[in-house]
Amino acid sequence: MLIKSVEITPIAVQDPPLLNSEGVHQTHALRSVIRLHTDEGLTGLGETYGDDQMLVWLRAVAQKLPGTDPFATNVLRATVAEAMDALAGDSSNEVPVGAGYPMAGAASSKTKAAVFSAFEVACLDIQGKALGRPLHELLGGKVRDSVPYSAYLFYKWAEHPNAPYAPDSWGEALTPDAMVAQARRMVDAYGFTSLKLKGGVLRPGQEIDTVLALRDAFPDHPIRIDPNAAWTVDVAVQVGQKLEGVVEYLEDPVGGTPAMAEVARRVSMPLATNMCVTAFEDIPEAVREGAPQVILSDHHFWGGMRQSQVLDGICETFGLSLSMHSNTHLGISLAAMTHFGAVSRSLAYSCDTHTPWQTEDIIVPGTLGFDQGAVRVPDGAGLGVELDEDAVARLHEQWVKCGVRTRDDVTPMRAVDPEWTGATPRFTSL
Ligand code: GKR
Ligand code: MG
Repeated sequence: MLIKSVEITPIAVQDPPLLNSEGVHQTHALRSVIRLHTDEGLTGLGETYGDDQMLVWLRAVAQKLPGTDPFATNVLRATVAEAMDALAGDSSNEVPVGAGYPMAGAASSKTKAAVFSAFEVACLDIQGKALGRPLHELLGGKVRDSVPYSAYLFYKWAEHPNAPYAPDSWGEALTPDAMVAQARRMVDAYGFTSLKLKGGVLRPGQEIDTVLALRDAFPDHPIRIDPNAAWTVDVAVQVGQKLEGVVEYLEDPVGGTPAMAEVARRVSMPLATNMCVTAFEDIPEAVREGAPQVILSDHHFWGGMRQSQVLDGICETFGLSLSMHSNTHLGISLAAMTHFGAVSRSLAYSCDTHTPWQTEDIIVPGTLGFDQGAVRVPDGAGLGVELDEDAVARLHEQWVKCGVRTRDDVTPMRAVDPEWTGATPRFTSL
């Protein structure tokens, strides 16, 4: 069986004005849908970032895939590297990207890992469909039947200043009470049994008050807070001391492994990251420093499902724990995240998901429901999800019209605050 043709479809989905340390989400979030068609009539699905730079890379690799074997993922890895290296040095292939975007910069081992991942998932989907086996069985079989996710809470505005669509139904959330209401709605709708607060938005003291209000309202829910490196070491230590016994971990309170290690020596809870350890080359320093102690996996940038399993094994070896990161994503990604969550042995926390914030999707509904905050591991062949072709066409049309071409949380914030830079650390006191 060989790959016959490849489709890369950029899509845009409406995204609420969620706040973070960089700024605010744009009106639309970008994703790419990858379809690999085989000469035996099978189609493998993948989903990844949809920024212009990613599209350049995906399309360059796509040209080289017809005639290759979807089981030969080592060949795929070499093909990705070759195609991306061939673009290097030709500035017409470099696309400006927004500040802090994980795919920023030229082709590197990290960006190659992300591009490989998108195609690897699609190849595994084909393999599963060819064998009549769910993807998790190709990875050794599930060790859990459902994968727990957390309620991902965001400070947010009621509406974007300039969205070409009606405001979302969540309303403004800038106070502890409003955050408790947001959490209540999410827990009621999805049954989440743990909470994650995106911090780095208000003053650290106000965010502590929010966490304490959540603790009062949800005494049995583990809680974590992630300010995306918005705090200095001293602020992070003060927050850690005030939230001792309240949060299960602090996620990226500060930037960089040495600073994380310093915070870790002065607070009692574990530290987690999706910012300072994002690739295998970052792990030795983290192990030497003894922090962070929790690594957030993400198959999109750790190099796919099998490399995520390698990460899982490294965590096991060094006594680290695994949690799972998410960016705005749709159903193909949620299926892949759930298959990896199903086989991970080091997964010790509920995974992140942006799912509740999305009102549009690209898969036929029904397979990936949340029950008590967990997604049942799909048992259909491959990823176990079916693409909604009409939805993809509609969301592609939305991509054509919306004009957003790269993730950039800084510029829309600067439109309301001309002094805004999105630089971190921002808070030097509580
Ligand atoms: O969606 O604003 C967001 C998040 O801040 C996302 O961009 C982060 O990558 O969720 C992520 C995180 O855990 O840092
Ligand atoms: Mg994070």
